[in-house]
Amino acid sequence: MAFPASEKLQTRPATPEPDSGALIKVVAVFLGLAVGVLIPVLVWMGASAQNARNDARAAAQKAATLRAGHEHAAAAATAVTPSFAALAPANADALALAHKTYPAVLPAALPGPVADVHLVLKDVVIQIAPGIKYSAWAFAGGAPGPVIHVRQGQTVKITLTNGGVIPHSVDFHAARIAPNLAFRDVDPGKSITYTFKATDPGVFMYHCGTKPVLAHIANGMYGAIVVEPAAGVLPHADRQYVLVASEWYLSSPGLTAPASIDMAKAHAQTPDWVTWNGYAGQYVKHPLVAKPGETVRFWVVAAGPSFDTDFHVVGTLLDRAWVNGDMTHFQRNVQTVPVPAGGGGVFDVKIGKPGLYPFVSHSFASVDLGQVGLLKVGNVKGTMSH
Ligand SMILES: [Cu+2]
Repeated sequence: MAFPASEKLQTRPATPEPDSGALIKVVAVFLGLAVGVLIPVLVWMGASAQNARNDARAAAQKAATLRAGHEHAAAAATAVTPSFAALAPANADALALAHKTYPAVLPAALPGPVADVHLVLKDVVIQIAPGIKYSAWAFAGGAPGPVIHVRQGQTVKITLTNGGVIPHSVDFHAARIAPNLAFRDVDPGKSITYTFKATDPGVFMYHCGTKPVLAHIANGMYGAIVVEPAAGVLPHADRQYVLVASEWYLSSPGLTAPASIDMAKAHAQTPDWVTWNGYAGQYVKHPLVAKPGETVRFWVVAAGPSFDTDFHVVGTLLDRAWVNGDMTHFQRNVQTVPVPAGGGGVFDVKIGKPGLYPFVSHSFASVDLGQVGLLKVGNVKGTMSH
């Protein structure tokens, strides 16, 4: 039974007068109690100290492991091939002038009810910037592959001949077709043929779809097909250009021996070069041209393999923008239009004032890596700061 504190106090027996013997007993009891308490405390303290030491040791081991991990990561990071962006030999200007540009002018549409296209894949060394050599896998000897121009409603007959040493394929974004059949791998020395109806107008990417696709595209296996509506459907354009954007990931500088692909860079999306039509800055030294007041139409594909292109013409607006290559309608007077990797867009500009008008991806890191060209309007001299 519990008592109230006051009653408890009252039940306590009266304390006798202390004498020395009692004092000794009290001290002994106290010491006994102290020992009884101290020993577990000391044991506990010892155990705690041991635990603390164990904890400290574990923490140190963890820190060491983390440190080792960081050092490993740092070592791995430093093991990545360095950037070779913007490398240029001493005669880069002369090489850029001598470079035969990729033909950006839209070629005539293929005639007849069936557009017959034969692509021959070859392993070739190409130039991707002044003095920079690259071991490419290329449709028809260059990157991009040839511009294919057909009319909406036309049948397109594609033949791919594999002149390389590993399997390749060709995937047309303009086609509505079973990819497991049409886009299947072709062994070296073999060919494949398939046909599709060009039902949808626009500008589309074509590319090798063999695994790893990242490597096959990055190595140069891409191009553009323009599916133009019937004559008279689109507003008149005085000049038409095709621009294919792509980036390059180099295993070496490419100045002496040709570079090949660096897959770590490709996965990290840290290209050494970004280009219009496969060669850095080629339309700066050799501008595309127009007369003042002409309507210039750009058919743009972003081949990637991974970068989008934010299409912009410095010094003007896009008078018409068929965004995503949707030819059913256009936007008017827009400044910049994104073209997604694997996508397309069609853009008209009409520039009245003579001058040099850069066309870029307004994602300016790409400009620094080579994705810039000039539209020269009128007979003007000089160059641009962009
Ligand atoms: Cu391929």
